[in-house]
Amino acid sequence: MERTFLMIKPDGVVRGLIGEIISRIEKKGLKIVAIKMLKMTRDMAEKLYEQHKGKSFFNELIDYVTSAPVVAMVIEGREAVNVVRKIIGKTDPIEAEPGSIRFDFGMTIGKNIVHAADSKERAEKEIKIFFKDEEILDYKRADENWLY
Ligand code: IDP
Ligand code: MG
Repeated sequence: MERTFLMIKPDGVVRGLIGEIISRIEKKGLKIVAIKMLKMTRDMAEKLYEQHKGKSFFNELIDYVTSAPVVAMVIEGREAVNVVRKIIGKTDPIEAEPGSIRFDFGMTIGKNIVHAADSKERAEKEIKIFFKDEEILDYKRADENWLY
């Protein structure tokens, strides 16, 4: 089954949205196979956002994601990368579809609550920044036979 990386950013944590976000992932039928709360180092943040190095918002972005704890997750399911990107919505919360996390809870691109990998390749890289192989668990959801 496909895997992706999802992270609740500092604003999501500090605003009390952890449960709301995890609930949407669970209700969709996706499986959380690894999860941890941590404060990211600047080194981790720069790796996570290496594609954006040199952009005007890069330093602001690193300050933002290292400003308070985050919740990092590995999510598994059919087409997990695409499905999780749809659940979080477009980067700018105003452009995101109603019903997406970013539309429903966000007001501005600089504080958009969640991060998710945008491809299978990025997912594998991003998972490695946060998790060791043995921290990713193998189990069956009780409703798996009703989801697939
Ligand atoms: P994504 O998070 O939807 O994949 P990216 O374009 O990869 O969007 O940008 C990464 C993150 O950088 C965004 O989620 C947002 O937090 C931040 N960001 C992107 N563009 C801007 C901007 O114009 N101003 C401030 N922050 C930005
Ligand atoms: Mg991105």
